[in-house]
Amino acid sequence: MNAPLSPVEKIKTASRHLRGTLVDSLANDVTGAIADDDTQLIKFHGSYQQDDRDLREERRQQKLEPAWSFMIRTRTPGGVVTPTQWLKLDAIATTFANGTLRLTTRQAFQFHGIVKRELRATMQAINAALIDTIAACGDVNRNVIVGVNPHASALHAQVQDAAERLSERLKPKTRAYYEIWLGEEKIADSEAENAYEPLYGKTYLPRKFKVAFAVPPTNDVDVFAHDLGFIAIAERGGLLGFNVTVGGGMGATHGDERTFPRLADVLGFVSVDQLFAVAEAVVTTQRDFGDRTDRKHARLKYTIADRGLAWFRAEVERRLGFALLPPRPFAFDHVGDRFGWTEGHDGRWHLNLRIEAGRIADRGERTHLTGLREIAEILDGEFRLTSNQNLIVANVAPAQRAAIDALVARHGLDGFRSASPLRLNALACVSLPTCALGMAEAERYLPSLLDRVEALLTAHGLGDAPIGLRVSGCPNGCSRPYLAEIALVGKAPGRYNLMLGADARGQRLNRLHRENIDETEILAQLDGLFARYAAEREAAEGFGDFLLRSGVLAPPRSLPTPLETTT
Ligand code: SRM
Ligand code: SF4
Repeated sequence: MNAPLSPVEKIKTASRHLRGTLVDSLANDVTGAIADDDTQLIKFHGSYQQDDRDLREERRQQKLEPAWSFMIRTRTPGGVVTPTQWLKLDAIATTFANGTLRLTTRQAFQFHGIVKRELRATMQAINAALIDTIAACGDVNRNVIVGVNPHASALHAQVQDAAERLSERLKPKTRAYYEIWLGEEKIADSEAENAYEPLYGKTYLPRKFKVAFAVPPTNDVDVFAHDLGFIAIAERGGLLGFNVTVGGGMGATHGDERTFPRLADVLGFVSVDQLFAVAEAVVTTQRDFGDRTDRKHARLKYTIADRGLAWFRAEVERRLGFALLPPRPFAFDHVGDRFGWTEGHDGRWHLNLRIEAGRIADRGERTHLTGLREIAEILDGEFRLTSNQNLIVANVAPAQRAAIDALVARHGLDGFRSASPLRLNALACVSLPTCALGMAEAERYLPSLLDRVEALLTAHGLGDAPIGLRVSGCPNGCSRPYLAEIALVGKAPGRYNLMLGADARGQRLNRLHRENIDETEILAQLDGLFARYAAEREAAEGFGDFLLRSGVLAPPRSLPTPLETTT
């Protein structure tokens, strides 16, 4: 007997292309929440219902409903916004949200703490900034991410352009968003409604779907962590096409062996004009073959792991009507961002700032929100979010550099100048208090954790070692922890799985070293390993590579792709 469809499939089918009863839910002022089914549908509109977990117990004792609020996430392909848009987003953060702007690991903005009665006004304000939130969450293609800094070369600009066009192409076509949030007139005819969703149909995808574009030698997007990836291949400085990668993903569930992080496979090479066709062939294959019975097993990585890459390639080629060309050689040399000023090919400048865990707020002397507002007021370039929760003040005229440097210093945004490589590259997901799935602290824990790990490194003379550290509050892996040389994955309050041994180029997963340990044990483990690394490492050997060579860790689960060249 076939397994039954997951309940979310039924909600999607009945939703009339994502409308559900959202309008009624918003009008109901008896509760700060929306109807249960609508909590699934609102994700496709770019929002999550959440409650403040710090207040849960207190409110339960007071017999009050949870402190419901909503998170809204933008769809900003490649993370590019103008200074005018920045100022509008800043105003939204201070008017409707909790006074912070949160930069995500997928080059988007998140607003937290919006109450239901202000949700529509907030959506309208975001759209008035010419930014939308459609498909920022939900079982559709999410925000397309792109290696940063397109102005650093003509190649980056071509890749950004391709990514923006693909993002538009894969966007859901339902008018539900415009009706519910922006007051567009409702379509009465259900046939006409259906015609609006040619790619996804009425049940959309089995699960979320993520696309990344990488521009070698930088793997700042962690391209192998994505359902679908495009590695730019250049010839004489121009964009020739892309190597296509499929079946990457991070999410897992503790104790469930059917779930696992997986590195993407390299499928083949396509020219730029074949980009849409191959993306749609991959998306529709997953639409038709992905597991719709078990949401924990529904990502493309499981479709490929279960049926095999050869089957998947044949199915994609059947839909395309042509065979993919063999992949071209490529080489990545690092993940993460390059901080400070860089000059673009056109003589304009880009300043990559460090934003700890992506949270932009005014806290004590670190008046980051105000500082970036003041920068936006004078900037004649644009802002670019990186996929590592950081920010680039981009496309700056040489004459403006001094003024921007002064604002950066005045508002405490200059931490990148003195921070250790460990701190610069560290990531932490949101987790508590807003994330319903968090098992342990992440964003709020990162500052004190970094202080302690930095102290250990310094004690071993390793203060300058470029070690990647990522923290996730649960195994879903929103900070892409399984690609970090050191990762803490939340298990319970104050307790984490310690994962070790990824490489520094995003091409090898780490593995479990110690399970369910507290900070004292984490630091004790790292202390011993740092001592050995300091004494036994080879020249330029990364920490993750050392742990494997020295035998501290068992041989890798996944090897660098054989196509990779080491030029
Ligand atoms: Fe994520 C769910 C935050 C990037 C894998 N993620 C969530 C939710 C919405 C919790 C929920 O479902 O109730 C979190 C909201 C927390 C909050 O309060 O804001 C959340 N994810 C984030 C962000 C904000 C983390 C951050 O600190 O930057 C990132 C937003 C990205 C964006 O702008 O679109 C974020 N999430 C990721 C990534 C990294 C990436 O995409 O590059 C991953 C791993 C890659 C992957 O998808 O495999 C990721 N998030 C998940 C999963 C596990 C999915 C799975 O395949 O099992 C969940 C849980 C789920 O979907 O059921 C999840
Ligand atoms: Fe929440 Fe887990 Fe994602 Fe962290 S990794 S934001 S705790 S879902």
